[in-house]
Amino acid sequence: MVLLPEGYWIDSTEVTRGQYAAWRATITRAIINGQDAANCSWNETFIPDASCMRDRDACQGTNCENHPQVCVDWCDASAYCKGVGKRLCGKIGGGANAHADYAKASASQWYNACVSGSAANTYPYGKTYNATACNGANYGTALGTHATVAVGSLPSCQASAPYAGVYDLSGNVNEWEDSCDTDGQSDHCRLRGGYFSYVGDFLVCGLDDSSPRGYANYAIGFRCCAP
Ligand SMILES: [Ca+2]
Ligand SMILES: [Ca+2]
Repeated sequence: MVLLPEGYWIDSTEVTRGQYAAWRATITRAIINGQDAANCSWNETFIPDASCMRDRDACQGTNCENHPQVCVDWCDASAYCKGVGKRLCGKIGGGANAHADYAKASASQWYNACVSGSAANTYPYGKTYNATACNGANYGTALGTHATVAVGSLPSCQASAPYAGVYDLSGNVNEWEDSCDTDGQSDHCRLRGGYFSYVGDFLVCGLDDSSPRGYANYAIGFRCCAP
């Protein structure tokens, strides 16, 4: 993790498949039963959605351990972060970030890291779009494929000190945030930063995007914060 000037820690990368699998091997019934009753009592499993994982847009084959874990719903992401002693990134100072405050650096841990705090950048690397700095569609076109890349593999996709070392806040995969409009399975939670098929304005730190809490998709992953 990286300690930011605002006094909280954020994962340097999206959570990988390898990390998620290692945590899943420790899961007990008590952990499933111990989920947030109001929001996640419907979530019976932390197994990534099987058909989603078979999608041709999800990494296939043997070299996917360091790719972001995708095909997990918001509750899976939240449970993972809690399980490893962190929390799904939310509000600076504690708790969920208000759904309306997605572009407020003084409130959102995720957004603050992405814009480098008071520097108020538009992208992690600066104020101007760089087509190949992060894994969006322009990068993919140069690479010859639109897909996830191993987390943290693009040194150009990070900020300068003291916000350096936090990778892929723009692109690679969308990231769940602890920022939902109301409580329950069908309510909408923030997705941050866009993914590998987006370009330009869809890869900004302040992208306004959400999905239902119970949704899982090959383009959605997450990272954790602490405290
Ligand atoms: Ca689940
Ligand atoms: Ca990302």
